[in-house]
Amino acid sequence: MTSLLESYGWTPERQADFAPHAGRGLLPGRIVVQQRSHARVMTAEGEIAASLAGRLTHEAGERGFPVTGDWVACARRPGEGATIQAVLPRSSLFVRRAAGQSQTVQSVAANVDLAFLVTSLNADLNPRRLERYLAMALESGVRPVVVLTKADLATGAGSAAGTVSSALGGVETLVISAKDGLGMEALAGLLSPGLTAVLLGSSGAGKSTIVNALAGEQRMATAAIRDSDAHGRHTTTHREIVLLPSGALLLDTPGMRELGLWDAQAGLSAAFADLEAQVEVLAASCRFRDCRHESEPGCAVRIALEDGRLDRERWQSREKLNAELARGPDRQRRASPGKTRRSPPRITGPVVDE
Ligand SMILES: Nc1nc2c(ncn2[C@@H]2O[C@H](COP(=O)(O)OP(=O)(O)OP(=O)(O)O)[C@@H](O)[C@H]2O)c(=O)[nH]1
Ligand SMILES: [Mg+2]
Ligand SMILES: [Zn+2]
Repeated sequence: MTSLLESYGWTPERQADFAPHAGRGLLPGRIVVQQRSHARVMTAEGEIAASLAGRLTHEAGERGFPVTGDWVACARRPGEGATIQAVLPRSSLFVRRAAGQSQTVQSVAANVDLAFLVTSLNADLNPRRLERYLAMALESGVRPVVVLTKADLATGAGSAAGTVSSALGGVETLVISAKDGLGMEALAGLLSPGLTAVLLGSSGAGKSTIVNALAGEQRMATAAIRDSDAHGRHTTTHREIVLLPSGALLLDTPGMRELGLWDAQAGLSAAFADLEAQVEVLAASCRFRDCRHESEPGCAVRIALEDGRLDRERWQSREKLNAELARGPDRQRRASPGKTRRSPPRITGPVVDE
């Protein structure tokens, strides 16, 4: 029989990672709900409330701060609850640049296998908005799947998957409607027992509605979007893992207003791999071998951008994201030359994303 811990994704590898802590009498568990300074941790004995050990708060590096999805080692407190003493090694970590702050990284979810990048077909659908999510998912080592929701409200939903997928270099894309069930089986088909999928996207996209539909019950609150501008109401304000009847795990998150890229050069390259391959071929015909494809004469890439062989919008988007990425770390280095930051960066409140 599957134990409670196993149903939340506990494996022999995690067990091995936990071994040093077992000797100290600590209890393994997974953070299933995370709020500002405390969390709820699923252990073999059931779900318990846990707070963070002060030492961990200080020692947690940029990415060390425990986050929903993390496997942790807890010390039982006399009476009730526990203290999180350590975070076990992660198989993946989805981070972003914290909203409105250029030098603060914010962890969003740990140990996820799959990222559903959720966007509504109802609002003005813009593949460009998904590029950041795609880059961060690829950077985190998480398989991305674009989920286009509310097909029941859209005209031309049938062709949307193809359009969006090709605008994003061929990423896997599903069209669904939680209302009439379209595509829900295909979505569920990507999940399996013990696998964790995180739902990411802006408020009102329909993330929690997906959780409820797959859970077969109202596990997360949902709310209608504003009539005036179709914006969501930031209904979900914490991150939570829901165990589905199928045995898969869904990690619901609050809608993000902005997803700032953080240290995602490889992910960005991967998100634009098709474009980069095209550029590489074209670059062989540039007049100068070290052409930067900016304003050099005889640039084959520029010519291809002019005559439409290269997707100009996609090119511009990549330039913009690359520039954004270059700004962050550079600014940091200039601010403190030769000095690596030892003090943990501020990790902003993990509850509400804005
Ligand atoms: N017609 C239709 N409405 C949907 C569908 N999916 C979600 N909705 C509606 O969209 C609104 C927002 O859905 P939520 O699930 O709360 O959105 P969310 O992404 O969780 O939003 P936040 O928690 O704010 O990030 C609700 O009124 C849902 O009923 C769908 O497939 N079709
Ligand atoms: Mg929600
Ligand atoms: Zn060139």
